[in-house]
Amino acid sequence: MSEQLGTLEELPQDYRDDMTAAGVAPLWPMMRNVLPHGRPNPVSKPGVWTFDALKPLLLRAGELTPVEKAERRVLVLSDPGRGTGAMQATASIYVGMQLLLPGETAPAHKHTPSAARIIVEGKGGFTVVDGEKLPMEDGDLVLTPGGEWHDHGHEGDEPVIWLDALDLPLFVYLEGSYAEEAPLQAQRNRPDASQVEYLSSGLAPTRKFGSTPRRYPMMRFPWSRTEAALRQMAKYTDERPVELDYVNPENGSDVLPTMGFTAMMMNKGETARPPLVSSSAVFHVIKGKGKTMVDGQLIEWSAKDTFSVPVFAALDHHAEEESFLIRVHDRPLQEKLGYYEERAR
Ligand code: GTQ
Repeated sequence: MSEQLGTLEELPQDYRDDMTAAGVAPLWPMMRNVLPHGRPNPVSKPGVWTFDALKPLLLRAGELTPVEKAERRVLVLSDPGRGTGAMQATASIYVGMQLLLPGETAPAHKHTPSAARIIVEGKGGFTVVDGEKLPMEDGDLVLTPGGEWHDHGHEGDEPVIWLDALDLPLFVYLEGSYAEEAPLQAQRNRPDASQVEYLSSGLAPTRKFGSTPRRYPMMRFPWSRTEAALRQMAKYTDERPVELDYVNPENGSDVLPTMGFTAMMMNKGETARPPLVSSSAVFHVIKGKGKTMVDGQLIEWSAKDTFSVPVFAALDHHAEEESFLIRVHDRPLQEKLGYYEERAR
């Protein structure tokens, strides 16, 4: 074990000046900032955003800023550890709450980061991804993988609100984030793949010799099926929370390259104490009510609320009512980088 490392102040001023002039700096005074002992030292702090607080602000944005002036009418949920305006909820995960009003369209674009939407409320919204029209119903998970054209539309008569999750911070950090725009897409006249090729779990279109399935075969995961699957699982497992991974139905892999999604269920009165994990996460409450202790900080949540937890956060969930949540996490990214880790508590 190395001892207390040397500080900048210990070095003579002329030497420090010469280093600055040469565009270098000594590592050792900064070493522990970037390589702390034992576990990371996250900048991110737990965050909580109640829908009661966000909805009026979002509706006001609808009055103040026409969608043409916004391209995407979104309020960004900023990590408290980085402060308001931070375009991230954790180191790698961006979340924003988006509003589309009846008759509006959000223009087609594609970008390097990947996105997914969790539908919060309102009927009649849809996203078109690569020509496929994906209806947006409460609780649905809808993917917009990086590089795929997408535009949003609204055929209903009440505001539609959804939560966007993007791996945007990562792409910004890598200086790899940019978008291109295009006219609204022509829509194929058929239901989305969740209603056609992948209607039933465990069944996929027969493999055609010499052809490979699409990289993102299913881009909408309807909530009604997810909830039914969780309820059935809950009857036959004692594990809590009951938790299902959203997977690519062709190969079982995570649905996006860097972000993963799970659906969670807890019955009234149940508690859950997951292991410490190296991934960060954003939880969105589909239904129910409960509390989560995050590193000793109490977060109270109910339907449509969103909260974030930093890496290695100690979590204790308690459901006060039957509860369903979707967890967005960055385990797929960490596995690709070879360092994803879980620790017993
Ligand atoms: O709907 O395409 O929250 O491009 C941020 C960037 C949503 C979107 C966001 C985006 C979108």
